[in-house]
Amino acid sequence: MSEKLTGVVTKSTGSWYLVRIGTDIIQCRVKGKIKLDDLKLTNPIAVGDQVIIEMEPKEDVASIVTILPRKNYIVRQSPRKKHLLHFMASNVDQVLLIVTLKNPNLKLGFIDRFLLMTEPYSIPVVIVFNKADIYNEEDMKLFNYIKTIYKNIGYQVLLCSAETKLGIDDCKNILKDKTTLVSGQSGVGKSTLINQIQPRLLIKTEEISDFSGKGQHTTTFAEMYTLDIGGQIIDSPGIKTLGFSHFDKKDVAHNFKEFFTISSECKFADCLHMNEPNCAVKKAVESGKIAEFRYQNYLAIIDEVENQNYWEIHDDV
Ligand SMILES: Nc1nc2c(ncn2[C@@H]2O[C@H](COP(=O)(O)OP(=O)(O)O)[C@@H](O)[C@H]2O)c(=O)[nH]1
Ligand SMILES: [Mg+2]
Ligand SMILES: [Zn+2]
Repeated sequence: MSEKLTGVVTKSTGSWYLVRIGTDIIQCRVKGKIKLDDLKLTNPIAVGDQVIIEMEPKEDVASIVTILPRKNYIVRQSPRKKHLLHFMASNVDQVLLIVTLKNPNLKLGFIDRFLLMTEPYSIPVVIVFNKADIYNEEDMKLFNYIKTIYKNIGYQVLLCSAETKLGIDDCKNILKDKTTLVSGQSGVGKSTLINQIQPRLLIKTEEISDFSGKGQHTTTFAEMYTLDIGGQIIDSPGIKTLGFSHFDKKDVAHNFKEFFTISSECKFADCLHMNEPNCAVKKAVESGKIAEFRYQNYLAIIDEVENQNYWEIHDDV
């Protein structure tokens, strides 16, 4: 008789997994058939998944036999296989999206694209502007402008510096006792910031969890870490691009939060806020109630979704 236990996936490479049960971390594989979602995924088991595992008495690895229902998940288009989706995390309470105005320069389109991934499940996002120590007066004006806009839409915005520790206590308060996906483009200071929240957390765990024993310092797979202050973070690889071939235009429209709220006032129920008459969203853009840059980013994504759909149809032939 093999023993069955319930745990949480802390690392998923697509071929092997780490599952935490209490304070133990157990190496697991998937054996035989497991019921997966209909989604086409590169990594069908997500960090954050609650799973049932079966200990193998004669082997040193366990088997994942069941994935328990998810309360939410965050998927992105796979950067390599564009027709597939890639799990970033599941069962999270919130996301800490790390950005910076400088080094590397911020593209506002990135924030809006990211929020498209969290909106389907209304997952709260805290947008952290890191590297505040290198912002000049003009940058601070831009920061305050961006902050007001995203705050009004319903996102928390924070100013931080992993260098001077500005905002680190605020970050700790946000993370305490919650499960948080920490994400952002490469180079924004995600590792440095996490290190300020809990020194050596990333390195320490990498040494333990790496099968090869070599220890790796670049994040290639998402991994969940337990915080001493309570709660857990999921560290994820830096994002380079975010595509949306798995969305249709309606999905884009419904997940721009402030557009969706106002769209009940559009003449047409299925309004995409492009050239339709009596469009409340376009009116709100004209009156300044909706930020022009949000609308431009929206149009760019709609355009991209249209073109990618075209390519997908032809790929299938
Ligand atoms: N000036 C400044 N540099 C920072 C700050 N945080 C990180 N950096 C630097 O930005 C670079 C990238 O940081 P890293 O943590 O590796 O970024 P990651 O790719 O997001 O994990 C490193 O050279 C850090 O020293 C900050 O708050 N201020
Ligand atoms: Mg890093
Ligand atoms: Zn409209």
